[in-house]
Amino acid sequence: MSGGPVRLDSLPTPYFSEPLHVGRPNVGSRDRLMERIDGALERLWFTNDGPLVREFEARVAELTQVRHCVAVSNATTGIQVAAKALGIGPGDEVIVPSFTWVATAHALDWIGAVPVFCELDEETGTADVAHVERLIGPRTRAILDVHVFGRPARIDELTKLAAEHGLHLLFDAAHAFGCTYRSKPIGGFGTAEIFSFQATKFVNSFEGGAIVTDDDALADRLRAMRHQGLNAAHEITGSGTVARMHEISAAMGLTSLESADHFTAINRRNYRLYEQYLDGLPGVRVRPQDPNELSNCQYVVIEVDAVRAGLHRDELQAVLQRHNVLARAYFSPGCHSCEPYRSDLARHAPDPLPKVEALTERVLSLPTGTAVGPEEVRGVCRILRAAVDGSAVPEIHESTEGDAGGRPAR
Ligand code: T4K
Repeated sequence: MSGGPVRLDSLPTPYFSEPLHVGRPNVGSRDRLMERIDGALERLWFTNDGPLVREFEARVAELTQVRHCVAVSNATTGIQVAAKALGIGPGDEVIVPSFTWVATAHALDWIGAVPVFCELDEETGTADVAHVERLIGPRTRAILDVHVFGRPARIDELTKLAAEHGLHLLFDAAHAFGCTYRSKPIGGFGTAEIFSFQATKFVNSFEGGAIVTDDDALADRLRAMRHQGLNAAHEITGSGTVARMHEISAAMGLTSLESADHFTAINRRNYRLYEQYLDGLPGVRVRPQDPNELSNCQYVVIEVDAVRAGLHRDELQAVLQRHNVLARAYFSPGCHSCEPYRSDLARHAPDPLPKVEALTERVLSLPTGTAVGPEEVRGVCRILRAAVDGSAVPEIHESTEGDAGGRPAR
């Protein structure tokens, strides 16, 4: 450790003069973005399967090694369209984790399906497979797990379970573009996976999402359903909605994809720095990535053990906020404790979910991404250390050369 004890009130307040956000968008080359937008303006082709959307779909399919990518307006509608295309509808139960962003559950609720919440697996934060199995009943039609914070779900076990019970298996991969499971890109598992390309995501298209699948017939239905039920021959084949991605979104998505390696390098550097600066701090740990997989490291999530740290996650969040660090308690509370689900717990959460309850009290997402540089990470860790035990951040000698990060590239 360098220096003596650091009292919280000895730090300049606020430590940061400008707010330091979680979820600042990764931008990529503005020049490339503007070129693409200019091209769309020249072509006068703005939506409905335009050339940029097609290029974006082809690129996502190639990178994730799947046969079909169907770009959509966001992941929430993507889940709705995917579920509808699989025939899931009113009264059908879908088992989902409670520890996720509420969009996972709301997407199902919005089409009349019933999200039934399962317990979490402590290591991955994803669905506890044994509990999923116990929840399967006569109305269960599908399992929808989430690769939460980019950490893959227990995919092999869920695949086996879904096959044994004749269930569809979907993955909400909103956080997991660019991550792998058993060295294979996330995207190619289950019946279909759904990515989000919303502004705060690793790769973004301002707003956007994509459903990826190897199932040819399903892909045809998805394409029609996202576009009022029209097929490629412009015939109305059935019911549909408007869930299309437009050209400006695809322009951003393509630009963002071009810089994905750069985003990953910055995220990994920040992640490593957080780990090192927080090493040994009582009651605070950075939730680990799977060392055997590639991760986009888009989320740096700490867990705060209130007893060992001497203060609760909410208190630590308030301290950070006083210093202009706008850390977020993703995902707290668990979905089963949110409306409309908590008003009908017998239906949505037939079993208690103590591990979800415990984790949602401890998690805190810290700022990272290309808008966050090494000095900012160090500053956040200085505040955390000062608040918990007054220790100084350790000296670390990692070179940050070659990481052009801290600011979006031009
Ligand atoms: N499944 C999962 C597991 C998800 O996490 C999500 C979305 C979805 C499905 C649904 O995906 P989409 O249908 O949206 O494609 C944010 C995001 O808005 C939400 O998309 C995301 N999950 C969730 C985890 O986080 P909020 O309400 O906390 O967002 P907001 O607007 O308060 O922004 C969060 C932080 O990001 C702030 O500190 C400000 C910063 N920010 C945000 C935006 C939009 C920026 O700096 N610039 C921006 O443009 O939900």
